[in-house]
Amino acid sequence: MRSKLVLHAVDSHTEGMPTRVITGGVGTVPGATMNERRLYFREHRDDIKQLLMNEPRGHAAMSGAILQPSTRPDCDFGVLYIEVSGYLPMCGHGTIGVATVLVETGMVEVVEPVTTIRLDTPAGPVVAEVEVRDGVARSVTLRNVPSFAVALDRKIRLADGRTVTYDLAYGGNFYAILPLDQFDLPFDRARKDDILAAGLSLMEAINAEGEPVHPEDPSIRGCHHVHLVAPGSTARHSRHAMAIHPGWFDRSPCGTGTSARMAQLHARGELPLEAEFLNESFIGTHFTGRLHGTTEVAGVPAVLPSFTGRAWVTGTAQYLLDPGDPFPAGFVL
Ligand code: PYC
Repeated sequence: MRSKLVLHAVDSHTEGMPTRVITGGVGTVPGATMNERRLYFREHRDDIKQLLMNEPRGHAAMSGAILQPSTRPDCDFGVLYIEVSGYLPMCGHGTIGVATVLVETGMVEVVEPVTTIRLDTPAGPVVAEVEVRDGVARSVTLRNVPSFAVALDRKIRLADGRTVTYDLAYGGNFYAILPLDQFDLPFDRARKDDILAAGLSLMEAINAEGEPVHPEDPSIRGCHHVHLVAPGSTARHSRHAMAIHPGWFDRSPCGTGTSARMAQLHARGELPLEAEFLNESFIGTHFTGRLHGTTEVAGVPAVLPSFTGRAWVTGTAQYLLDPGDPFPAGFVL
C-alpha cells in the first residue's frame, strides 16, 4: 500500500447529513483568523477538499470539517468547513458533528451532564453544549453567530419568466426563503429534481442581480442556499427542502438555515424571543431552535440563535492517495 498523504477522519451524520471530521493529516493552515485560513485553504489546498469530498471517496452531497488549532484564546478548536460546493463560513450540522466526534473520541475533557466546547469558525466563535449521558453524546445545542434578516418581500424575475417574492436572511450563510408553492410544486420527494431546479434558478437570479455581502466581512458573500418552505408550515413548526449550490439538498434541517429562518420570522414579528421553533428537513429529521436575545451586526438588527440536534459516529478512516491514482482530485459525475 502506497500513499502520498494520510488523512485521518471520523465520519458522522447529523440528522441524516454527513460530516467527515478530519482529525489529522492536514497540519495547521496559515492565517491569523479562521476566515483567513478558509481563504488560504480555498486558494492553496483545494486538492485536499476535492479528494475528501468528490467521488470516489465522497459523493455529490458530501460535507466535512477540518479540525485546526484555534486562532483565539477563548476557543478550544478551530474548524474549516468543506463541501462539494466549497467552503462555508459556518455549518450547523457540521458543527454538531464536530462536537459529537470531539466528545465520543475523548478529544475534549468530557463532563456530564453538559460538555461545553468553544469553536473558532470562519464566521465567528460559536459554543456547542453537548448533552452527555453515560459517556455518550446525546444531543448538541449550538449557540450560533448573530443572525439577521437582510430583506423581506423582495421580488425577482427568474429565467423562465416567473416572478417570485422571497425573504433574504443570514444565519452563518445567506438564505433565500420562500414558500415552495410559489413554484406550483408539492412538498414531495418524488418531485425532488423539479424542487432542486426551482431553488437553483432563484439562487442564480439573486446572484446575477447582486450577491448579498456580509456587512462586516466582504469575503462572506453570495446566496448558495434556498429554503423552500412546505405548505402548512408555521412560525413554530416549519418543514422545508433546502436546495444548495451546485445541486443537492441538505439532509439535515440545516443549522445556519434554521438560524436564518428564525431571524426572518423574528423580523416579521412572528417568532418572539425564547419561543421554541421546530424545523424539519426534507427527510423528516428536525432541529429545535430558539432565539435568546437581540444584538446588532454593523448596525443591522440581529438575533442570537441556538438550535439543538443529534449526531452519530458512522466510522473511522484513513484516506489515502496512491501516487498512481488517476483521480487525485476525485471527480464529479
Ligand atoms: O447545517 O448549516 C448547516 C448546513 C449548511 C449546509 C449544509 N448544512
